[in-house]
Amino acid sequence: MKTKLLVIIAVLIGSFCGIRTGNACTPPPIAILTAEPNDTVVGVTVVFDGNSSYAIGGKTITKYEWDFDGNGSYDCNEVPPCDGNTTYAYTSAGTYTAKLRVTDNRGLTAVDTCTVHVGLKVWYVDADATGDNDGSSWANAFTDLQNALNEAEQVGSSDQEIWVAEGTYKPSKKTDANDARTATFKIVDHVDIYGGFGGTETILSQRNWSTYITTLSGDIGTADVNTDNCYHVVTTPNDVNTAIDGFTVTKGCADISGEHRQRGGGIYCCSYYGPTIKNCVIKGNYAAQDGGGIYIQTHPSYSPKIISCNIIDNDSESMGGGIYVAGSSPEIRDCNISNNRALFYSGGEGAGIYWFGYDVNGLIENCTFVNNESDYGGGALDFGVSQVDKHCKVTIRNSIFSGNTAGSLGGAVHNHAQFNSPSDLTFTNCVFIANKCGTKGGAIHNYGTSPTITNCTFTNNEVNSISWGPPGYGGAIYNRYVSSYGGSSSSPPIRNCIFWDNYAKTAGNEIYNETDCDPNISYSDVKGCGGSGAGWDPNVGTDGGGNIDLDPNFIDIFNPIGYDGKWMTYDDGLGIDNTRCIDAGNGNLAPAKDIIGSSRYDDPNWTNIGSGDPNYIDMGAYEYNPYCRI
Ligand SMILES: [Ca+2]
Ligand SMILES: [Ca+2]
Ligand SMILES: [Ca+2]
Ligand SMILES: [Ca+2]
Repeated sequence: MKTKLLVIIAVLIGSFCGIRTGNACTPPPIAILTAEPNDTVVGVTVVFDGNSSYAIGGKTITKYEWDFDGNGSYDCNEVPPCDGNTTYAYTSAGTYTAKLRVTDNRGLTAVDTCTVHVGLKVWYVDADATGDNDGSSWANAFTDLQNALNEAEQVGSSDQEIWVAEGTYKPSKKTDANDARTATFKIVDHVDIYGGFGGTETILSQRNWSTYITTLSGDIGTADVNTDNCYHVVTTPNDVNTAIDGFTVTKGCADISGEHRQRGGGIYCCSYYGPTIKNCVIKGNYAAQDGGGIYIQTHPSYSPKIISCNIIDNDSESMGGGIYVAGSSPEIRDCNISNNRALFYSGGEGAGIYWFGYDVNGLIENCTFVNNESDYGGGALDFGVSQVDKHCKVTIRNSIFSGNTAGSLGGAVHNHAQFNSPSDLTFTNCVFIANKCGTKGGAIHNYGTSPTITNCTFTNNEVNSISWGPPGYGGAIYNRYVSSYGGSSSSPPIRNCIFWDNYAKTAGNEIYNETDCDPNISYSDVKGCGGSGAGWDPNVGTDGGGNIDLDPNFIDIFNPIGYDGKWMTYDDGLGIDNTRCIDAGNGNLAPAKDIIGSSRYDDPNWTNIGSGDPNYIDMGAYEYNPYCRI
């Protein structure tokens, strides 16, 4: 219709001019543009055809100019004997108004446009595919993930995704041609990869990574022999937006000393930014040095994300069996970090996570740390900064530490995050239960640093000889004075917490303080403290007021996870009932909700002896709230 209209207008103009001025008024040429295909995806070659364009009055077209993205700037021009055809492949998704301008030999021009819709490019990978294996559809999927990575890299667009169907995929692309073990799935900058497809889905939300297990395995060489496996199963790119989502990553073996080949057996991330690792299972990986499961090193101001992952059964022979964070500020949320180990002749630390760095600002939220084991410090978590006056700001909230062990220091947490500076670590709404270590701090060992501890529940942690055999102090918390660097005290503010039935072999069942360590304890229930006032035991710390020494009456200490088998739900056994811990905390210091997200509740059966606003929050991680019970 547009073309016809242009012709009519041209003819009318031509007739008018012809009457008035003759050839001097020969009308401009007619531009006609088509694109094929005009509904496509990034990376696909589109043919633009201007051959139907023509000049009027015996003139000829002398130039074709093409503006593929319609931004007003002509991207290329051609002059005869070109055939009036050209091609272009879009690198970004979008709807474009492509433009052709033709010029005749009198210098008169005409323009035509057409619309090209360019969608996201999905590369399909399915180990079982039998079609053309060009990655264009599930039927014609690549059978090797590396082929999709190669193609995506060649296209070089951020608007690409790689979808991978269930099956097991092993790296083949080596970073060192002379070492087969350098094979790794190097993720392409800006290109998200998704696993968990059955192989028929048409939209991302249809996949199910729990049903359709999509495994990236480092078990190259001899099957089930690890010493010939890949150093890193996955290596991430520099881009901050890249997602690795829905995979099981296993059997990486970073066992060579020197540089990176001793770090990050499962996923190795060493870049300025960092990826998002989501809905993944990272299990059965190994590192001789740091980060059996995941090694992350980025600029400290960037926050890679590890979300909804199971990080289980990974090993490091030094630090960070599950994850090693090196100077980065990740968010680690909704993860299960269990059964990882950091064991090396009594030198392993941070079997769940070892977090090293300063000027970082990280988050651990809604995570469970269960049965991780270090043979020296920090069964679950270890924070280490050896620089004076440097800060390691990490918030740990709504998380469970259960059954973790350390040979010597801090069954759950060994905290030497900073010397000689105010601590930036906070623990809020956390549970520490049944963690054990050999000498100091059944749950937490503070080494010259003072984390803020609010609304946490500590029970059944213990210091008893596990491997070393020396005396044990501080069943729940050990606060240590460090004389080096001018001297650093460990005096953590402790508010709205419960310490009950922790055990130390030698002294300090609940809290042990070295000389010059003096935690201020307020609105907390500490077994054996005598309660605030005249009966207070100063060995526990300073009486900040509002403390009690009464049974918290846990709902079921023998079944802390509850009958649903899930932590942080309504049936958890460390909820409280019929106890003076109810309506007895300081509302000004407490988070708005408890560990399971339950709102604060003013129990009419208990006088509010708490303070702040509101004055009816409960001590411990769980708020008694009958309206939130199943
Ligand atoms: Ca092998
Ligand atoms: Ca539960
Ligand atoms: Ca309450
Ligand atoms: Ca009340």
